[in-house]
Amino acid sequence: MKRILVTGALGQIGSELVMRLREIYGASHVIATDIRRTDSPVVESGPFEILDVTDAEAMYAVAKKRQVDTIIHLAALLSATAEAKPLLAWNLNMGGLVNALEVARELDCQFFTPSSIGAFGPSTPKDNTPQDTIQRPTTMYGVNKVSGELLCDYYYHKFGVDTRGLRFPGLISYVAPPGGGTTDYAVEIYYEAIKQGRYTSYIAQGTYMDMMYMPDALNAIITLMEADAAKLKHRNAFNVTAMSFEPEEIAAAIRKHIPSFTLDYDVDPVRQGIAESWPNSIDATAAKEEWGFKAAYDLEKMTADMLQKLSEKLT
Ligand code: AKB
Repeated sequence: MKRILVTGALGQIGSELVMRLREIYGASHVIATDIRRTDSPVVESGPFEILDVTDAEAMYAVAKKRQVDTIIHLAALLSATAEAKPLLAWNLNMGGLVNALEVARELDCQFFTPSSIGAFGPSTPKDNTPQDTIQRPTTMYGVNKVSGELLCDYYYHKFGVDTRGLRFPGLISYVAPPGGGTTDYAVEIYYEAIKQGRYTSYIAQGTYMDMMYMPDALNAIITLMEADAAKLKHRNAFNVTAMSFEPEEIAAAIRKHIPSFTLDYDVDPVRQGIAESWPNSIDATAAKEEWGFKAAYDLEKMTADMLQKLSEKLT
């Protein structure tokens, strides 16, 4: 049975991933860590430790004490925050990653960290973006993500660390909100649809980005980590996506449930600029072929589930 250390466990992905991993591998086998403790089922339902990922010695000590064989490294700043605080982003995103990889090398752990559609840039083909293509991002987050993919490849080739990763699109969930991302509008719009019946988008009409519902993202992580290593040609990091839409399309999907919903715009030039530097839609063929990636939720199905879960949560 695996023993898994999760960093950034109270973030958007970690809040749900830890609970799923505890169901599968047993609560005591999943050690959740984050820089601070908050009220969360993650803290209540199994082992939890405070951990600053930039502290290499502390990370090694927790991993060694807990005898982990797998590290899922999620702690990172997202694209908009990274653009506002580029040096902090470099130190946290790259410093945390290299510390986690070092622990994986020293303790012979399997390793997962997410990359992102942010690893692509304006010179990348925009539609059906291939798995292997030009990666010259123009954001600090993108620079971190490309460097991270390369660093994970390096630890695999040089030291034999079993590193695996996914290029996630915007992730949508009703459990924990994302913070500081460019795709966050596609989460906020559901909250505001329930609360106010209207939403003002900081992303302009006609701007397409890839997205995925959280249950599909969790399945993708778990399936990739369980996949037969012999079948993986790519490892770091696979394109995965479930849908691509622009603000008017998500609004139309919401109107099928809330006909009076209104959408207007107050475009934020920074986040709009980041979005325009990313693909419209990426091609997930390599993930499908090498380890059987499949997404269960499209825009319609996700919207029905999000609105139902959020109305239970907020009313
Ligand atoms: C962000 O918007 O920064 C993230 C991402 C796509 O990596 N959601």
